[in-house]
Parts: sequence; C-alpha cells; structure tokens
Amino acid sequence: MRSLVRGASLSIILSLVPQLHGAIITYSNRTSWQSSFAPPSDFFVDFSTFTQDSSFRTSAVDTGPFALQQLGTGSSQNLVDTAAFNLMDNNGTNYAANKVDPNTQVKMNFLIPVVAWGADFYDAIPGLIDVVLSLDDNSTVTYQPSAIDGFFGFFVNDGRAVTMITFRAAGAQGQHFGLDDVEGKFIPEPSTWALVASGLALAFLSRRKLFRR
Ligand SMILES: [Ca+2]
Ligand SMILES: [Ca+2]
Ligand SMILES: [Ca+2]
Repeated sequence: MRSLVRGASLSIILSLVPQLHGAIITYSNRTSWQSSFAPPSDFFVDFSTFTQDSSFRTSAVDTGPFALQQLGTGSSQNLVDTAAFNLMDNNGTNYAANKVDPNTQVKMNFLIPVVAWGADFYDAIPGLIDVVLSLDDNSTVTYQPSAIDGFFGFFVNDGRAVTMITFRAAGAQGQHFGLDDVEGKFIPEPSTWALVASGLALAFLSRRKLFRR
C-alpha cells in the first residue's frame, strides 16, 4: 500500500518535471523557461523594427541575433509580415510568417550559438511541424510544439549550444505558422569566463593581503 502511494506520488512529481530529452529541457511556458537560465536573456525579437514585408525566401533576413532563410523552393510565402497583414497566422503585431512543406524548410541561424531559446508559435497545428536543433557537437534533436498557439522553448544544460534551428514539415502535409517574441541566451563567451576568473583571482589576492597585515 505504502509503495503504491509512493509510486503514485513519484509519478505526480515526474509529471510536473519539464520534459527531459538528454540534457535538453523543453518548456511550454515562457516564465518557467526564463527561470531555467541566468536572466536576463540576450535578445528579444518582436519584429517591430520592420516597416515593410521582408521576404526570407531566396535571401536571408537578418534580425541581428539571428537570420531567417528558406531552404528549398516549395513555398511562395516565408516573410516578416508587417501591418497590414498579408497572412492569417499572427498575434496582431509584426511577426515571422513561415510556411513549411515537404519541399520547403526554414532555418534560423544564430549570430552566436544559444543555450536557451523560446518563441510564441501561432496556428502551429500539433504534429505537423518539426523543430530541429543543430548542436555544436554536430548532433541534432527534433521537437514538436505541443500547442496550436503557445510558447515553445528549450534550455541546453550540458555545455553544448544550438547553432541553428530548422523548421520543417513533420509529414506530407504543409503547414503555415507564425513565430513571434523570439527570445534567447547566447552561450557565454570564453572572455566572460576569463573575466570572472581574473575577478576571483583578484578577490583572492586582496584577501591574502588583508590577512598578511
Ligand atoms: Ca510582434
Ligand atoms: Ca504585410
Ligand atoms: Ca497553420
């Protein structure tokens, strides 16, 4: 009886833990995701700086922290959609309008690899879109957003980082979806660690001097 209760409480606890996939944790809630890494985030792109529709079909659109570009030839869409909106999948502000199908993917290339990334997805029917993470150890991991309209984010906690995200059709059916409020954290630069290390060394030395007096 007791082990039954223990088993039940364990499964409840496990159901509360974010989905684990190797050393990458995924989130469907932005606030929970933000608490997974050391805030603040390094970038937040809401596409509000765009004043006209900008296609990322044949050339990349650079937002600063990342660039968007279509791979393949199947789609007539794939643009940053500014008001008045051309397309249906949006939250009422400028956003990235993506169309993926068996012949067309969209890639998001990061200026610096990211350890944390999240975005709001719109009209992204669950099961139809693969979100493929390319990691700096040349491995890939594939996820799918779980809500038609909602947040999807991940945190890599094993020292690796994501260099590119590819959005692709999970099956034969194409899918059009909006992406907005794209937020993330770059991998800490070695120089940052060097600064931290030299700061610690200075603190250590000054303490030693104090003790010698
Ligand atoms: Ca927006
Ligand atoms: Ca427009
Ligand atoms: Ca859709």
